[in-house]
Amino acid sequence: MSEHGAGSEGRRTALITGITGQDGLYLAELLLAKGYDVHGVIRGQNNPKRDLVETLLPDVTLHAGDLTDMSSLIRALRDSDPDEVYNLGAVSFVAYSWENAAHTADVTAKGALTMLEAVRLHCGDDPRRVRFYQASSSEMFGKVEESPQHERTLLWPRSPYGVSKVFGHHMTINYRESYGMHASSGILFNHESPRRGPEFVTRKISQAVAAIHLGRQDELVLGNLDARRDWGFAGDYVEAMWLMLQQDEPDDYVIATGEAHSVRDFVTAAFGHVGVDDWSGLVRQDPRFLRPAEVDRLVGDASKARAVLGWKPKVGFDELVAMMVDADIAALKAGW
Ligand code: NAP
Ligand code: F7E
Repeated sequence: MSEHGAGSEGRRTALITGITGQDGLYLAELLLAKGYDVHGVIRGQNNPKRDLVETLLPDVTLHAGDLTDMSSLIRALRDSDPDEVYNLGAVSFVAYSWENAAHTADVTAKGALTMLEAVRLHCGDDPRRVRFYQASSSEMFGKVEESPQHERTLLWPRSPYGVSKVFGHHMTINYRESYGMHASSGILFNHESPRRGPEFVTRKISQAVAAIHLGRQDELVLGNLDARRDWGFAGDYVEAMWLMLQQDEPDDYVIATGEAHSVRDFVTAAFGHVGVDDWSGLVRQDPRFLRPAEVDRLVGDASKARAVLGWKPKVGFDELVAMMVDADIAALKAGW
């Protein structure tokens, strides 16, 4: 690991896009705890999550910007002058990406290129002045050709989101190879937490199970219960992002637990946590939640990250499910 960039006060600076998202919040907390000066890009004229960020992370400096607007990114870079840039901003909901494919491509694909180019221009004569992290995704593997998936597994994306992430991934590699930038790509498998957006299946389940447990909801309506995912805890995964940028050489890493569970397993674990063994009368399937093309099974091989970064997940599947259900019960009881 190399010490890089620390200014005269020995303090490093990071700029995060997507700071209002699940990972942005955990990453900002991690970097603040490590003594970083943390900056975030926030979009929109009245972003409803600004209050959340300012309350939770009062020491973070926010810059107005959008991944579709290069000059706003250049300004954020100029005003923060970071040692590390974490590009987490994206349209990240796979189901939505079919409904808004062009917008997904603008933000998730071209936005990554726009950020890379802004960083390259900011670096001037020294392409390694800023270290860059790209949030790549296991969705890129899509119609998987081998299991578990690793860094060299064929990419066969199945959604406009997955295709957009492939573009960002290859652009990151291309900027590394073309300009010698310290640009790394984390191929992260699904990671969840009590901060996960309610549109994603794990949080949809944990919120519904909490509400059913407290007698405030009657049923949970889902799509494909057979899809299998490698679910880890977001707090563990942001540590891997940071570790990637501490390496002397940039590279690509799969980050995963190596364990696959079905949506049905998640439902069983969540209901089991509140003492319900037979949930058959509480869950209904609705074709509305099926996707035009499904990714049936993802499971990652993170042995490179383990060997090179010394990274491994700390939170297991049952602990993750319990953490999410408990947090949603507490939130409902508190009236949040
Ligand atoms: P998330 O909660 O959906 O957060 C997405 C972030 O992107 C939000 O802060 C959002 O801001 C921002 N954003 C959206 N459009 C933008 C735009 N035009 N300009 C600038 N920012 C924009 O996602 P997450 O779960 O934290 O994931 C972080 C990153 O990792 C994403 O790139 C995601 O695709 C990728 N990823 C996630 C997982 C996972 O399992 N969580 C796995 C692999 C890869 P607003 O609040 O303003 O909407
Ligand atoms: O779906 C099935 C659905 O939306 C998981 C993003 O963070 O991880 C995430 O993408 C599975 C799919 O996540 C419902 O069909 C069943 O098979 O929670 P999800 P995702 O699509 O895996 C990757 C790694 C990312 O990079 C993405 O940004 O669950 N499923 N019933 C359902 N999914 C949802 N959302 N809602 C349902 O009712």
